[in-house]
Amino acid sequence: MKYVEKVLKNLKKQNPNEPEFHQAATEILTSLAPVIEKHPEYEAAGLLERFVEPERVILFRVPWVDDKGKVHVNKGYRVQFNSAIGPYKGGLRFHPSVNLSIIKFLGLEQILKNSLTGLPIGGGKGGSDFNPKGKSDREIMAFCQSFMTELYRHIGADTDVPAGDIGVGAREVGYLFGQYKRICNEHVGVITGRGLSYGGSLVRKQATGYGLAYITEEALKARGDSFKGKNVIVSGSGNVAIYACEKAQSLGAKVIAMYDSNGYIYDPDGIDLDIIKDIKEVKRGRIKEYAQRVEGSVYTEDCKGIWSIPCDIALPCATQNEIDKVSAELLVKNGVKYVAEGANMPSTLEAVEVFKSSGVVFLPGKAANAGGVATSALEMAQSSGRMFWSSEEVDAKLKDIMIKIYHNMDNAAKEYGYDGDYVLGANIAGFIKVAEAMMSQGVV
Ligand code: NDP
Ligand code: 2IT
Repeated sequence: MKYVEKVLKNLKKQNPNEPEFHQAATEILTSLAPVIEKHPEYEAAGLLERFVEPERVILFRVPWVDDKGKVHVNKGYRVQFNSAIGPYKGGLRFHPSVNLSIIKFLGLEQILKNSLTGLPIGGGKGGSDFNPKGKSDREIMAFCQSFMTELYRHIGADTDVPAGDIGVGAREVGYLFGQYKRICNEHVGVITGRGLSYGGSLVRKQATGYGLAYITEEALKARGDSFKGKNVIVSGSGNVAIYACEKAQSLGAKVIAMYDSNGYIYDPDGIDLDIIKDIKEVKRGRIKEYAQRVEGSVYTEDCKGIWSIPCDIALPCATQNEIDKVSAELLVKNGVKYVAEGANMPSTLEAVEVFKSSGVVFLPGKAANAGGVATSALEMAQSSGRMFWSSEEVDAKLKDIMIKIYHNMDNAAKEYGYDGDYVLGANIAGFIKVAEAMMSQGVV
């Protein structure tokens, strides 16, 4: 498709040294070709050129002082990518690897993910190359306050609503919100994932992981199957991984392996999640400790090795590109039937090809992990309505949203003649609403 190729070529030329952004854009634009062909008016309106260019990129200095009195300077980012269907919405990532390429790939994915939820939220993403590991609570607070002292002027409950991502959980959200409120004198839903005592929503903490399990369950159900008795690998051991594991277990699966960025644990009897929560959520420790506490489990210092363990279902929930071609081939060889992405873009383009060509049911992140941001939008609704819904209510809405996402992408894939290709289905189903909104609003 000439138009798609032209836009992609220009994007690579104009944004050099941004491999993750190129990767996400390549996947998305390539799979949109059938829609673009159907709508020649999109090319005339420069729609794709506008779609891949963020509306606004904010880069800022974040100075802070550590416990020893030493001054540090980190980079702060907020990419306000697309506000066609609602205020910018998307998480903040604090990790030493963060750079513009990573924030832009996440922002681009977020536009379509947020559209897929069916809720009125645009796409954005932000973060910093700050490393929260090993920092004291006071250092985390100092960093978050400094970060918000610049960010506050760019965001707002109806403008841009950040949330958590890697390295940003309840503690960081609390400090960020506290500083926003202090500067702006407004107690509003300007950031989601807040604590339950100050405007947060029940089930938001669990939402991404639970949502991932719900959509996977729907894919299983459509094939007359279920989680019961399945061996599952969940990579990562952070927010998404823990609650994906919890829900998969409650639906009858046996989760046999998890990892952190140092290595993986294998527990043939099934992971004891209370121990993982104690190590990771309470103590902020290393997963290695699990093998010391649970007899029969084994720790191996090397993340990638996790994909050599035979499983029925793989739920990658850590970070981008954690499954490459070799790992994908190993998973297939060992009999994996379903791969559902809790993380954003955890599979490389080559890995996705391996899954697709091997008949693995592959649920891409922008659909499979949309439960987190969907529940963030439910938090926004509760904030602006000054309401507080029960966990049953939020959980039921989350489940309903995930089931709808599954069927929307499934139907879109079928409609365009690519039955079962959920990469294409999710991209198209998400894009159509954004494209319509952009076309209606003129050249902006
Ligand atoms: P957390 O910070 O809570 O957990 C991240 C987990 O992944 C940790 O176990 C971490 O290990 C591991 N990890 C991070 N980087 C690497 C790496 N380079 N190599 C190996 N392991 C790594 O983050 P979340 O659980 O919130 O996020 C996980 C993924 O899910 C991300 O891709 C995020 O974008 C995505 N996501 C998150 C949502 C949310 O609501 N939080 C919503 C939708 C998607 P360690 O502890 O050693 O750092
Ligand atoms: O990648 C994601 O969707 C998130 N990190 C959650 C974003 C949000 O606004 O809740």
